[in-house]
Amino acid sequence: MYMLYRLRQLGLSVRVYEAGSGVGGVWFWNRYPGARCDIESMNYSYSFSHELEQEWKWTEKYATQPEILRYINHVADRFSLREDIQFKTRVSASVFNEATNRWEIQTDDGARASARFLIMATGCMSAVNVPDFKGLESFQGKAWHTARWPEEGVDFTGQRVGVIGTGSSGIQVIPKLAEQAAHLFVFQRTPSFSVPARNAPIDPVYESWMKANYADYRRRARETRAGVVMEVNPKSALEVSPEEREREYMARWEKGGTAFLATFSDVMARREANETAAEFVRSQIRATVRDPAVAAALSPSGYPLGTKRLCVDTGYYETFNRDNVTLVDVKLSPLEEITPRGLRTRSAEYELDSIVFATGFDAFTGALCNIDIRGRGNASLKQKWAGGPRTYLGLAIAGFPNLFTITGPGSPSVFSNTLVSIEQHVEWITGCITHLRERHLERIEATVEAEDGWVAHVKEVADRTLYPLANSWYMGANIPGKTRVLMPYAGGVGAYRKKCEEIAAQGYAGFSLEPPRAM
Ligand code: NA7
Repeated sequence: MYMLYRLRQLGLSVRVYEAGSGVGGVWFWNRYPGARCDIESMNYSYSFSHELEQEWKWTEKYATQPEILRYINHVADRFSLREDIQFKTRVSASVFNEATNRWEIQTDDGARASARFLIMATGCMSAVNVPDFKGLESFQGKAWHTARWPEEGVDFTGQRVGVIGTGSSGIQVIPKLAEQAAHLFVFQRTPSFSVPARNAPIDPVYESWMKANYADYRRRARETRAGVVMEVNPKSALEVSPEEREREYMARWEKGGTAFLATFSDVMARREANETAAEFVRSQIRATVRDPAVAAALSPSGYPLGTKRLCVDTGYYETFNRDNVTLVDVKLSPLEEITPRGLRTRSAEYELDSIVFATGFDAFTGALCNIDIRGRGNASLKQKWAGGPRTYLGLAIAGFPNLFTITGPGSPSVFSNTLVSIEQHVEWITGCITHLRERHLERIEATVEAEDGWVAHVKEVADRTLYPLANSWYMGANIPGKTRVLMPYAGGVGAYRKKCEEIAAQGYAGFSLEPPRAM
């Protein structure tokens, strides 16, 4: 939506294709009960319009999905964006025509269009992952994926419900389903680390302060690692006494939210430091969950805290103290098949009226590879990325001229407040297109050398972190057969922005720029 807004300001004619029937992307599709952002509302919003940020009033520290969707609809109306968005239309294929230097686009309704520039704003997590369970089709009850939740909602009253998956979506939906279902079975393969949100209504004093200081706050946020201003304790977790360590972790735990990761400077950098944070969370699980065997099963081990996305919850661990909730450890007893009446693990059978798949996404590359994108020489993007995604800055791809990706693989994307990343990408792409137009250039393409260099840099930075130690969707490890590589850039949004700005200032170093072809 912001890209559309900026391109219109350049006087370009723009067409946005959107598969959904409304705006909102992730917040349009993920309507499951409990869906909520885990970045504070006042930060998780557009900064490009002073009037917009001043007039909008968030009600809670962490906004719910309906509130975020209302905000997105408000933005669409306020800037009259809908008139250039074609809803209920999925792009099926797109090929670069080298004779005209234009992208030819095909949609699933059989229509065709062509454009000088093709900008993929397909999201990091829009391609839904439903594992290929044996017997899936035979299930006679109802099944939903959290990211394809029906608009009218679902009533689980009196039902036996199974949830598969305990990532961020599972952790948000499980407490809500437990309040409704007659019995809830939670099928957990890998326990997540989760910290309490401590959600609350927006404090009016904080709101006024933020609105008075928004510009300065946003500027500082853009220079940080994660696009959020947070207090990072400069001390190492290993240099302080056990008492001080416990005190610091407890203070962050009581405050709530992902700032828990910043309790000490090396939580995300050193395995031993990380383990102290992990053990603190385990101690909180043990203190909350009454049944020691359930507490043990809910306690993650074997991967560092934060290397699978740190979850933020409201009442997740407490839910397992309810009589109508059963945790089923499918690592111990694997899920063998879905049957007409429920689900069977190696050791037991569960009768279910409904199954909720909280099984995540084919992240970063799924949405892009689901479209048959062909660049120069009819080369396929999907084939090019078979060994892992290759981009220059997560913004451009060698062999695919005039194509840009917003929050593409190789950019900080999900390692940041995504609004900060989206705005930066949109502004960089706007600058790039302006540069081309001013010089009457028709074509821009990342060079193979520049792309190779960036891919190597992304890997080098990744190898200095703990992320490769987990089988996460960051690593593509949740999708069978997907190449295992850290897809987002772990160097931080501040450093990344600088790099992007330098490249632009050098006349788009690492890109080849071409004038129109002589006729
Ligand atoms: P995630 O974080 O990918 O979580 C998916 C969950 O589903 C996770 O617990 C998986 O276990 C589980 N899963 C996936 N496949 C299976 C199979 N075959 N059997 C059992 N369990 C399975 O997705 P979310 O939607 O929760 O969150 C994605 C992001 O969206 C989130 O971090 C926010 O940024 C927004 P596994 O861990 O793979 O063992």
